[in-house]
Amino acid sequence: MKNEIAQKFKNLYGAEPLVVRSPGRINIIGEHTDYNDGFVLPAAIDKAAYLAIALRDDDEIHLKAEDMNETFSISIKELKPVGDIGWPNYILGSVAQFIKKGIPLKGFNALLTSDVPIGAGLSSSAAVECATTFALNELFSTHYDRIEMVKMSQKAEHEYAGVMCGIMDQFASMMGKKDHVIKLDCHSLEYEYVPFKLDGIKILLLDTNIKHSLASSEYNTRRKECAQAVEWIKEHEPNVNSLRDVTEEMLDKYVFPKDELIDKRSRFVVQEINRLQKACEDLKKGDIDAMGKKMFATHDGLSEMYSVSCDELDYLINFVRNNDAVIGARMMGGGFGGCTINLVKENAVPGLIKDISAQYEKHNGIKLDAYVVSISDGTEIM
Ligand code: GAF
Repeated sequence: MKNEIAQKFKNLYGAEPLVVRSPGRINIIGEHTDYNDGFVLPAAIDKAAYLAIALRDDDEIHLKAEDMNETFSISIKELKPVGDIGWPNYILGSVAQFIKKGIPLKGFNALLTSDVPIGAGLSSSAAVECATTFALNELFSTHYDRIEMVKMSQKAEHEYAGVMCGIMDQFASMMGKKDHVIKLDCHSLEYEYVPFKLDGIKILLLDTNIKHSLASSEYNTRRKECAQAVEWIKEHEPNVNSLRDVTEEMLDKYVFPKDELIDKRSRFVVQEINRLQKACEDLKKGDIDAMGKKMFATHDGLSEMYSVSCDELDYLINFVRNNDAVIGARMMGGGFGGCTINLVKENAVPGLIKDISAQYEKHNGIKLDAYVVSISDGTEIM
């Protein structure tokens, strides 16, 4: 991949580029918990964004997205989010973070390509943000550490894509470690790498091909619903600052009587934070079956309580629910489309893909895409 993109860059811009790879991510369990100061259990995958980049002598930024055959240019002095095409925002948003820190940036040329499916809940945008931040950190010798670059990449998403995402996606892309999941405390940003190489079990992603749009107000609405619950509880429990600090008893007392919908949303999060802790214990004990059952429970909560699933995701989960070869499965990521993550016994993978693809297409009239992924290292120079 490195030689291919470097050669294309040379043909386009006539210079030797720096090439940075930054992966997409999966998340085993702990969904919609990151912006509630909870825990998540993500990992980087072997699908990534690749950014080839080299400095210019002026203040212009020239970009090309190879896969879409689209170009975009802007002067650093006029940097702002762009409305009609989305992908430049992930790059420009990262540039903006350096400028906000007072770094005197020069212009650059960049060529982007990616095999992270777009809109599939695999954090294709975080991959581009992290690749850009990492590349600029290198080109301008700013020496930010990885955690700082995670935060800068998250801000890029907030400020240039308008999605008030938590920190999970950028953290997983930047900090991933081969064959390990990351148990991340989204409050303190303390993290632990937990080995995740399961003998005879594959990670199968099934893509509904329903393109989710996190920017579609629902994601930001969920954030506000969670914040509302915290505000009501805080009136009685001043030490509560996020749903991380909340118990179901507090919800019973202070939220349920006021608003059943807000109760349902926040109860899911409180349960999910606890479920993740228990799932991590299962994983460390090697009790994969117990962890898998919790993944199904997470799906049910996301679907029935947090209301971020959709018919196609539910269809895929119900299809595998009673299949002995499927250890655990759930919708993954922001929701409203995208992928399910399935832990499947290796020898059953080809048959499952064949059956579920045929039935999904028949039932929903849409093609299903299937990806068997492995866990990879995070952002790196190639
Ligand atoms: C999206 C967001 F970007 C993450 O921060 C996280 O909230 C996730 O949805 C849901 O767990 O991927």
